[in-house]
Formats: sequence, C-alpha cells, structure tokens
Amino acid sequence: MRIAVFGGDGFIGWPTCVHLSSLGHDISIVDNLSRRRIDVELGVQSLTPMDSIQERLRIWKQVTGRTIRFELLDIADDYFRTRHWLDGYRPDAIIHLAQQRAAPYSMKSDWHKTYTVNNNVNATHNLLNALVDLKMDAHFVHMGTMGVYGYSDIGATIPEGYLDVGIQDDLGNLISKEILYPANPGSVYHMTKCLDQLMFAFYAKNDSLRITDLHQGVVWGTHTSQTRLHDQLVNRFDYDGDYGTVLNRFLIEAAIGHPLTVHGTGGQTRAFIHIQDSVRCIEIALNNPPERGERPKIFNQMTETFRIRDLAKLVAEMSGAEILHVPNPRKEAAENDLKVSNEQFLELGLKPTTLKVGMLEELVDVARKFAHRIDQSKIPAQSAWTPELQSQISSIVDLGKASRKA
Ligand code: USQ
Repeated sequence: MRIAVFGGDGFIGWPTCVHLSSLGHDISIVDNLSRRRIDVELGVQSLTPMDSIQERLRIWKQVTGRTIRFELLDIADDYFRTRHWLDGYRPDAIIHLAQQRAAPYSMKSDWHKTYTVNNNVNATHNLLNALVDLKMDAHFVHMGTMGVYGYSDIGATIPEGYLDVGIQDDLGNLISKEILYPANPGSVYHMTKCLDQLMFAFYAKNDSLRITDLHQGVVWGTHTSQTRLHDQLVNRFDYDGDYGTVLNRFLIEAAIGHPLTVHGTGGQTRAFIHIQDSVRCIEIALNNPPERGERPKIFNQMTETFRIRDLAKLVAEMSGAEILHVPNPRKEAAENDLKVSNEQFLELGLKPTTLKVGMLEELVDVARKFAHRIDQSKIPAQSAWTPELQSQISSIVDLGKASRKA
C-alpha cells in the first residue's frame, strides 16, 4: 500500500512508519516538526537522544534498504499545499496523527487552547476536505482517544464508539437508535478529538469517505521491534509535566529517585496500551477498512485498565521509589472505575502486551541509561485546568524542589 503518515515524526508516528515500512508498504511522512518546536518552547528534550527526521530516515535506509520519504508541511495551516501534495502522492491510505496530543499543554493558557483547537480541527478538516475535492478513495485512519468518552463510572462497559439507545417518539413508542457514545471531553485537547468524531460522521455520510477512528488509551513504553534495530532509530520518550504520560513518568521518577507523583488520591482509572501494540493495531485497522457508505469504524485501542495509585504501587515495589500524592492540577473525577470493550482488535488477531514487571524493569534501565539528560525541574505538572487549581499546584513545584535538595 502507498501510505501517507501525517505526523510521522511523533511518538506514535515514528514507530508506525518504520513498522509499516518493514512490512513492505510505501511510506511517505508529512510533518511540520511542531512537536520538536514545542520541546524548544518548553525547554525540554526527549529522554532518548533523537536525531533529525532526515537522519532517522538515512539510518533506516542504511539498516533495512527501505526508503521512507519526508515532506515538511503544515497541513493545518496550508490547505492548498496539502491538497497538491495528496494529489501528487495519491495514497491508498492516510494515517492522521498530525495533532497536538497533550491534555496539559492544551490547558496551559488561552494561547495554547487556541493553538490546539486551530491546529487539530483544521488538520483533520483540511485532509477530509481535500480527499473529497480530489475524489480520492484513500482509507482515512485517525488516532483518536479513549478520552472522548470521559471516565465517568456508570457501571457499564464502554462500547466501541456507538451506543444503542431507545428514544420515545411523540406517540409514546420506543424507537431504537444507534448514536455516537455521548462525548464527554476532559480537556481542550480531548475536546478536539470529540469534534473530529463529528467531522468523520459527516464526511462518511455526505461523501462516503472510508474512515477509521482509533480511540487509544494512555501509551506506555518506548521501543518497538524496529526502533531497536539501531541506536539512531530510537523513539522519543517524554517525561515532562506536559507531555510525559503517567506510567512513563513514574518509571523515570523511579529511575532517578524522585517520588512518584500521584495526582490526588490516584483513584483515577485509565485505559493503557504498549507502544508495540499501538503500531500493530494501526496495521490491523489498515487491513480492515470500512466499505464506502459505511459509518466510521471505531476501535477502542487499549489492552488493560489500571488505577493510577495501583500503577504507582507496582513501580514503587519494583524500584523502592517513594509515592507522593500531590494536588491534582486537573479537573477530573478523583475516583472512577472503567470497563472498556476492545473485542474488535482481539478478534482481528491482536495479542496484547500486558504490563509485566520485567518490562517495567527494562524501561527503568532505559531511564537510568539516560538519567543524565533529565531536567528535574521539568517533572512537576505545572499546567492546571482552572485558576483555582493553578494556585494549589505551586506546592507540587515546591515538593519537587525539596526532593531535589534531599
Ligand atoms: N497522572 C498522575 N501523575 C502524573 C501524571 C498523570 O497521577 O505524574 C494522572 C492524571 O491526572 C490522569 C492520568 O494520570 O488522571 C493519565 O494522565 P496522562 O498524562 O498519562 O494521560 P492523558 O493526559 O489522559 O493523555 C494521554 C495522551 C493523549 C491520549 C490519552 C489517552 O497524552 O494523547 O489521548 O493519554 S486517555 O487518557 O485514555 O484519554
């Protein structure tokens, strides 16, 4: 297949590109390198030393003999160049990962909210718009999030995207209807993914675009089979308060003797998936497109659920790290249960990589190897959801400073 990977330089994008290239697909990356620019803005760097995209591609060619092309292009900002590029490449499939993906970054300030909405909504709409205008039948695969459902606990398993409901009509008859599961975003970032769902529903209905939306959980891990092939193919690894995801942060914290930063009681339950399974799910989704005229296909891309304090306990038992309950900068339920259906991927052959202590130890080793690159002042989460919460989290920063002195 000819596959265009928008956002192919990012945390999910890079391992996806090399995974699909190793399977023999023709891959072109389109990326504006905004994730690297945000590192500069935040004054952080990936824990793992990351080469430029051009250098990564040179090494990939050297190691495997396979070519991946790269186009520097901002698809949110430049509709006409995006359309022109698509017309030239004419992909069989599109993987859309070109969105700002951190909830805390999206809540930092009014500027960050505006940036996240403009970037994410325009990126998705520009691609859908161009596909229609070019009369292109490429299968459109989008990286969505489990966060579109919210994490409320109503004691029912979250289905894969759609919900059967009964609506009473004006004559009192109960009419059955399938609806998109009610959107309940917990951040501006998650809100953009809810808006994406409406765009997908519209373009599938109006123009028969073939769309798959992957509702992914929190990703952990860093390596995949392909990124292990050479030091310079390594994936990025974020640990800072904005972009570091919770389990990877706990592992870094454990590796350098920083307390594990549990937000609030740690009673939040979230869905998780290892990075290797994430790229495999994308491959499975590509091989199972919807038909023209079908509603968007939605998969829950997760393999396990964990409560945050249980994860912290696991990492603490393995590493001897201390657990620190810090004021939660986010407006989220302090405690929630979460049951999620992921039957479609399991039926299509996904063999989940479940969280094993051995794998966590391996990751702590990665963290220890690059510990000298960690700036501890970037560990505390400093982006709060409301001004009230912002005033409470100064204590997190102080605790971070105290632990550095200790
Ligand atoms: N948390 C802590 N301590 C930390 C960091 C986070 O207790 O040091 C808590 C948060 O308060 C939250 C949970 O851990 O309750 C998850 O936070 P996270 O930063 O790991 O994940 P999140 O912000 O939800 O976002 C990440 C990705 C996003 C993806 C999402 C999937 O950045 O792109 O869409 O996971 S999901 O969470 O299922 O919506």
